[in-house]
Amino acid sequence: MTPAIDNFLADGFVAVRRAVTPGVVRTCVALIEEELRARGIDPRNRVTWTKPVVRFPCPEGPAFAAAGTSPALCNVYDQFLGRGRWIPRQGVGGTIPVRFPSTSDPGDAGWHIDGSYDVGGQWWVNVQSRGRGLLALFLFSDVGDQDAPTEILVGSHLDVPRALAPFGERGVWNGDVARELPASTFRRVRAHATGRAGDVYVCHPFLVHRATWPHRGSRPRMLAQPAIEYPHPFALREGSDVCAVERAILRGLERRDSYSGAAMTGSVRPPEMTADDVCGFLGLMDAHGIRVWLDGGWGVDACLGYQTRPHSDLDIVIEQRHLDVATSALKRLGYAPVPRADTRPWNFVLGHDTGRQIDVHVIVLDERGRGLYGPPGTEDHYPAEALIGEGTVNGRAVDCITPEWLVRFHTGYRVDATDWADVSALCARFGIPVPPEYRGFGDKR
Ligand SMILES: O=C(O)CCC(=O)C(=O)O
Repeated sequence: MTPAIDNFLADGFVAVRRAVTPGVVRTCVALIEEELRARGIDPRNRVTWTKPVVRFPCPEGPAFAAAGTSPALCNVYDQFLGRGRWIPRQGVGGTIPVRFPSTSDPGDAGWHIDGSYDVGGQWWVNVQSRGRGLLALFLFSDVGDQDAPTEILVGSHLDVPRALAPFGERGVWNGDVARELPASTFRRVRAHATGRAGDVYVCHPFLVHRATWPHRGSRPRMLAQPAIEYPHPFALREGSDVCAVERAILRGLERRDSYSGAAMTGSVRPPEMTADDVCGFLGLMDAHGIRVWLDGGWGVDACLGYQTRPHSDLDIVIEQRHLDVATSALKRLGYAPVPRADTRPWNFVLGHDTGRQIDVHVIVLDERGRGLYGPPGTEDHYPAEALIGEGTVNGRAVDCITPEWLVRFHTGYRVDATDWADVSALCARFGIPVPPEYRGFGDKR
């Protein structure tokens, strides 16, 4: 690996000095100044600098095309994304926030990562960084520490993958990402994107950054902040053709130190799986194309369409062929096996130190659609008609065990009050006869 790639993986950015030649920068600046004049702002006259920031789309034209296709930059994009794998652009793109000397809050200086794709007019992001390969910060003016430089949390790109993973393929609005990050992200070393006009900071798409104020310099600060587009979401599977950007995401998903500060060796908080946890988990499985069925208490509540009680875990049924990918994805998020006397290859529990627990039931579908459960040659199985249940969790459509089979799976052992509540609710809602052991349950206790 080259030092540039090592630094990029560790820090989340590299500064490419003199990436754009001075002649090209001068022409670009003249065009940016034209944009300012068109908005009634004279770049040489302070009196007209009445707002702390003015933002517009980066102009197009030959000078911006030359800046955007600078050989030094293309070389770095090739190194970080792979030659021929990012989408070249005849221009710079993105927006240009011009910041003026001012002590006023510009109102846009929150920590964030940049959005990648449009969902109903909002910019969203997902753990696969759909649509975005890199963020580039093009300095079109000299930027010193007094000139409202962009502030960067060094290495924060390694914290973001675990915050995004629970949102799965659908992702989340980029404005919501900062609140999902651990406090330790904001204690990271900070760097300022300072330098000369023509320098470009090439950043990981998940690098957390913000605008700063006040601007105590004397001249407008000009910066373009385009995405370097990437045609496919990163698959996030280890392999020889994993580029540096994807490698950093995988590294972030594997991290065990920075997310909560606690060692992740199973559950250390009281186990609980909330509806959000269930949806986050299902989103993660969706991102890997894996179908799971909800069983147990969450299976009951999914059938009912609402949550009847807190759940200490989530029982899932999963096909063996998906097990490696699913458990690797969970382990990257910090899940670890929870030791239990009845742990078997086809039934085990994975826990997280946030208290989330997933009780995994592994099946092999046979030619009749039955889910064989247990050691090879087993007779134990989920009947095909048990695996066609449909329910909802937080409004999200989920596959689950059918109500009839959930009731049957609740028989044949000494029942308790929780079983009784689950079975009564299912029988009442779906018109299922109450099994004999549940009749008069309250009287027998
Ligand atoms: O103006 C800056 O320094 C950065 C602005 C920024 O990060 C943004 O607008 O997304």
